[in-house]
Amino acid sequence: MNVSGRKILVIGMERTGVATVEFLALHGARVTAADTRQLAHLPFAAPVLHRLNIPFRPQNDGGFQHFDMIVLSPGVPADLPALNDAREHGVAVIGEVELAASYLQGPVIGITGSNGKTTTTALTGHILESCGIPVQVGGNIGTPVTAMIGSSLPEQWNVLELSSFQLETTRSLRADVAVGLNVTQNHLDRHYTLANYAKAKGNLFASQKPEQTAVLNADDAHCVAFGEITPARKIWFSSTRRVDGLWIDGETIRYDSEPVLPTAEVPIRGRHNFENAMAATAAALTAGAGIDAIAAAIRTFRAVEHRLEFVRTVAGVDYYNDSKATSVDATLKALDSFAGNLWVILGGKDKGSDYTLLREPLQLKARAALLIGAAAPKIQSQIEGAAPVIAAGTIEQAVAEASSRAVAGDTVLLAPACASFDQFQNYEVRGRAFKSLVQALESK
Ligand code: UMA
Repeated sequence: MNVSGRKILVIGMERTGVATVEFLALHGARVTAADTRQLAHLPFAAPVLHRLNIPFRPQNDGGFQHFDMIVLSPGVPADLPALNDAREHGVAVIGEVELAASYLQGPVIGITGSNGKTTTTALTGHILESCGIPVQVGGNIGTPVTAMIGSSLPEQWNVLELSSFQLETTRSLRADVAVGLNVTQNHLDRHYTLANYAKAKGNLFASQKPEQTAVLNADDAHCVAFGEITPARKIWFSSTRRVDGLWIDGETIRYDSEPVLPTAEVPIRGRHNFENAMAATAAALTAGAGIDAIAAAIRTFRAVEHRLEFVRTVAGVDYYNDSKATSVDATLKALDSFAGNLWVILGGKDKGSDYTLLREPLQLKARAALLIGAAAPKIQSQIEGAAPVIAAGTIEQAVAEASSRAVAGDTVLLAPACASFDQFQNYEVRGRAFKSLVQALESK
């Protein structure tokens, strides 16, 4: 893709949009920046646009017909009327990853799924690095793919976490290794149907070539379907049965018949994390790492912040921060990772979720559910009777209540099943608030 001299509009002026305008300006494009917010409210973008002398316009003007191309940040819906109008006038509308795909040097491991993709991306990067294989890590995990182009090298692996938002507009990324973890209902406000959401993720597999590799969860129907649309060779993984690839034989993860490591030595909790470890192992094997070195690297991996992150033990009570559990499905996975004696902090901004799904694990494992935020009344009505409910209201109160009631051997778990936006800027701010409250607790 040649961008030099082309009139290109970049929409969404946060991390991705800013990296994209910088990249395009460097490559001689005639760039315009847009956002629904005013420039005065974009403190990150404003100095960069000023420095590069890039004009800014409000997005909601529409009238994008005279651009040659529009590049979208992942958070910008691809079906906005102004974008459809531009397409009808022959304007190419692509996502930032599509732009980056033709410039990124080196082989790519693309990782997608509804849950576990950040952990699997971080773990894969950690394994390759520990094995001495040159690697850089980015994508949805935090560094925009366009910002990785400058540091990419022909012999260096790019491990990319790819969301449905990014893949929806990506057609020409040919991932040397494409990893499909699972597909469960999420982001329906953006994709409308589960089928659309899965189709967006499917772009990662549909664009592969036969000599490439797809690593797929054999226990997930959508991932099995990805296996049908990819021409690549397949490595399967399963936590329930023997498959061609990685599987769990009792307490041991195996690659075909060869032992990789005992599940007890995987330092991140829960069966879903064994799946993430198997997926990362398959990707690393394809990148040339050896089984023993992979196992050694897995043993030294530490959980990613806000994903079942162990915070501290106070007076025999363990505290875990899973603030990234913003859906019921993610909370179910968190609950599945513990045997019992749980004080579970739930609530925040409801996303139209069905919390009755939490009833059974709460009944089996929770000493109480501590409810916070706007969704508290709805959650209370849907879990009533399954476990004692404490209407805490705020995270401060929830930590105070849980810590005063929990006894040695219990676990306090923040796994809210809701977005954070009613009380916090984002899930990271919520997780850090939880952690600082836990750090401030005094040992009894
Ligand atoms: N905006 C518009 N027009 C719109 C919508 C938004 O101008 O119609 C503007 C907003 O006003 C804002 C900007 O777009 O100024 C935000 O863009 P963005 O949401 O793409 O933000 P970035 O900071 O660039 O972050 C994005 C990803 N965000 C989303 O997918 C929502 C980050 O994933 C990612 O880490 C980053 O690019 C680098 O690749 C975050 C995320 O929540 C973590 N991802 C979702 C998830 O994991 O569930 C998919």
